[in-house]
Amino acid sequence: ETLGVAVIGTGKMGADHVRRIQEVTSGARVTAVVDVDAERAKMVAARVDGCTAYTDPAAAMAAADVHAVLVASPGPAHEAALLTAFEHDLPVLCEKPLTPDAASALRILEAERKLGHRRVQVGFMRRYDAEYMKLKSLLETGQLGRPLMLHNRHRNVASAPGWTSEMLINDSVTHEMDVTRWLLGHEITAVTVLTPTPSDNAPDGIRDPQFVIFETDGGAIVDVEIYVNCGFGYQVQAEAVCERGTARIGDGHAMVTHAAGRWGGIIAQDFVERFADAYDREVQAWVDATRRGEVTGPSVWDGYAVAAVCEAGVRALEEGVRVEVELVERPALYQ
Ligand code: NAD
Ligand code: ISE
Repeated sequence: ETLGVAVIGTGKMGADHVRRIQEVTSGARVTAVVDVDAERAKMVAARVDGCTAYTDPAAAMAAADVHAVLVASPGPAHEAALLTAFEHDLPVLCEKPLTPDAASALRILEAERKLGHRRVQVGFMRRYDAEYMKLKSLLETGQLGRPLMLHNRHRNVASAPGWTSEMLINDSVTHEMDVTRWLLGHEITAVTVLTPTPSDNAPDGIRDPQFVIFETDGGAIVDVEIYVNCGFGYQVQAEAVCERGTARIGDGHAMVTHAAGRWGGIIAQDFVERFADAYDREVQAWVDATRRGEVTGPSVWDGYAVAAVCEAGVRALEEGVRVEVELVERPALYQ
């Protein structure tokens, strides 16, 4: 049976996921869209045959043609949507963050544990990016030896209005937190944040760029340059330094041109473009697993662990000190 999906939140990501499910994903269709902005919901629903627009997530989740939920509302709205999905025992693909802080993430973890089975895949889509997948496979072969360090660069063209210094950690570096844990199979145990004099490109008061350092329980050191007002393009790069060699991804050299005394290529301008294939693979994997009655991919534990690292990161930024990460014991459901 075709999976009927309710997409909650029809902004930049939600609208793109609606298009993806309709045009790219097989085995699913969008039967409901939800937005607190009724006009927006109606506009997006009008593009899809047999799709109903709602303003209340609970009403959409109660509909007979809704079998699964994709949450793409802002982070603070995720907890309520997830708890309602649990009431209906519906499978969920939840855009990052799982929730905005560790306490609320822990509430979701407890609620899913009470349900007794995993229901949620968290939208850490880099795990579905072809280059990251290649890097993970290579590290797993052991050919390069043990990973010692991971260098990351994460650059956005410009921050949206209303951005704060904390959002570089909470909104952007979350992806490196997930990637670090996934690539290395380690938990992050401490965070330090160093900040240079802010770029003149950054809005007043925003500490951009930042240099973030993770320590892990496997003895690795990870650094992240996060620069969300670099002005020139969207870049996500990673280099693993191992005992017997290094491996680097994200250089974006799919095509190199030589002309007029110069060589070069094109830099993507945003995540929708850079990670298009990853989002496609992520949503297809979710639909396929759901139709098999399984839940795969990043779990609520991963969402919680990242939320805990974010909290340590924000304190490290504010207080200018190294902050240790506190995690509860990992429940059996997520072993
Ligand atoms: P957005 O502001 O463009 O869209 C959010 C939409 O949700 C808006 O239309 C808003 O009206 C609606 N909304 C607000 N509260 C709601 C509620 N309670 N119920 C239903 N709808 C509600 O935001 P966005 O950039 O699309 O981000 C959405 C989510 O996707 C966030 O969690 C964000 O962190 C995540 N995101 C992920 C990636 C990624 O690379 N994986 C990239 C960008 C954003
Ligand atoms: C955004 O929310 C994302 O998730 C993007 O992947 C990231 O690059 C960007 O910095 C965030 O704001």
